[in-house]
Amino acid sequence: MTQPDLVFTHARLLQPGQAMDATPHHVYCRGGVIERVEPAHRPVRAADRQVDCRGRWLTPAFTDCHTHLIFAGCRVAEARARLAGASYAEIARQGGGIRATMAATRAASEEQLLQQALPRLDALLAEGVLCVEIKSGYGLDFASERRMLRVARQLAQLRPVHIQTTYLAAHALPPEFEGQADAYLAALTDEWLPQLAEEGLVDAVDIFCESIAFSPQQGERLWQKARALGLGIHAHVEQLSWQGGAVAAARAGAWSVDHLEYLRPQDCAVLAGQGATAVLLPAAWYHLHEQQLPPVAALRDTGVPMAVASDFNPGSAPFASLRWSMNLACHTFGLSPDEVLAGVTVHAAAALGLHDRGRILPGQRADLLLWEMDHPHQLVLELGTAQLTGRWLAGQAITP
Ligand code: DI6
Ligand code: FE
Repeated sequence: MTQPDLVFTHARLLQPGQAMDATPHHVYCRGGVIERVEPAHRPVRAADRQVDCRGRWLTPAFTDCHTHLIFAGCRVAEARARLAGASYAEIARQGGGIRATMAATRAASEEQLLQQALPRLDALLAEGVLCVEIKSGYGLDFASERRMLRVARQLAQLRPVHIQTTYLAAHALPPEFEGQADAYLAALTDEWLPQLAEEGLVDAVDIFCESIAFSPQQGERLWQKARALGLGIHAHVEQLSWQGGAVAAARAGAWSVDHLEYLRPQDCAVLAGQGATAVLLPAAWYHLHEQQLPPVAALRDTGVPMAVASDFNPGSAPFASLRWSMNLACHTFGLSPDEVLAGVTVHAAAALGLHDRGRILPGQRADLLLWEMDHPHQLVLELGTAQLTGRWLAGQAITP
C-alpha cells in the first residue's frame, strides 16, 4: 500500500452530526482525500508530511453556501432609512434595494468588481471558510450577469478556495423590463442561461420568490431549464411572506431552499421527502429587523437538514462573516451549537449538491482546519477566542 502523504497526529476531532468526543485521533490523507481515521493510542504510521496537532481540534472547513459577495456600491443610506422606520419592501418599491446595487454593478468593470470582491472573500477565508457559493443577480442583463459570474470564477483562481457559482438573474425586475416580468423570465431562462452555462460559468440557478419579486409559478420555467442543463437549483423563498416557493422549488428538485422565515410547519414534510436542505440566514433577518422566525422545530422534527449561511450582500446582510451568522443562528433562531456546526459543514455542502466534504471520514476531501480552543462550541458561541492555526484545502496547507 502506498504510504499516506499527510497525517495529522493527536488531533481532537469535530465530527458534525455526531456526539462530541474529545479523544485524540490520527487522520491519514492521500491525494487530498481522508484515507483513515484511527484512535491515537495506535502507533503513528509513516507519511510524507506530519502535522503534530498536540490535542488541538481538527474540524472540517466551513462552507458558506449562500452569498452575494460580488457587487459595487454601498447601501448605508438605506440602512439609515430603515432605522428611521422605512421597510425593506418600501425601499425596494421606490427603486432602492437590489436595483440600486444593480445600477452600481452595471457601471463597474470586471476588474473593479474583482478588486472589491477580494477583501470580502478574504474575510470569509480568514474565518475558516474554504468553500463559498457566490450568486450573480446584480447585473440583471446578459453582459452584467456574465461579468459577475466571470469574476466569481476568477476569484477561485486567485485564492485557495472552492467556489460554486449561482445564476440569480431572477433576483429583481430590471427597469428595461418594467411591467414585463414574464418576458424578462423568458429572456434570462431561454436566451441568457444556455449561453452562460455553455461557457461553464454556471453551477446552479436561483430565483427570488417574493411579492416584490417573482412568483413560484414563474420559477417553474427556470427550474425546468436548469434540470435540462444539468444545473443545481436554489431558491430564495418565504423570506418576507409566504408564497409557496419552498415546496414548489423542493418539488422541482432544489438542492436548497433558503431564508424560510414564513415557511409553514406543514410544508416541512415535503422538504424532507424531497431531500432539500433548508438554508437559514439569520443575519438578513437581524439586519432587516424581521420578527417572523423560521419553523426550526418543525424542520428539526421532520428531519430536514439545516444549513446556516451568511447571505452576505450589500442590502439585507452586509456582513462578510459566517461566524456572525453562526452566533445569530443560536441566539435568534434557536439552533443548538451542534446544529450550527453541522449547518456550516456537512449540511452547507449538501446545500450545494456536494457530498464529498464536511466530515472527517474516509473518502471525504481533506479540507480541514486546526484550532487552538477548549471546545468547538466556542466557534459558535464566542468570537475572537478560538485561534485558527492551520488550514488545508484538499490536503494542501494554506499559508497565512
Ligand atoms: N433576499 C435577500 O435578502 C437578498 N436578496 C434576496 O433575494 C437581498 C439583496 C439586496 O438587498 O441587495
Ligand atoms: Fe440571498
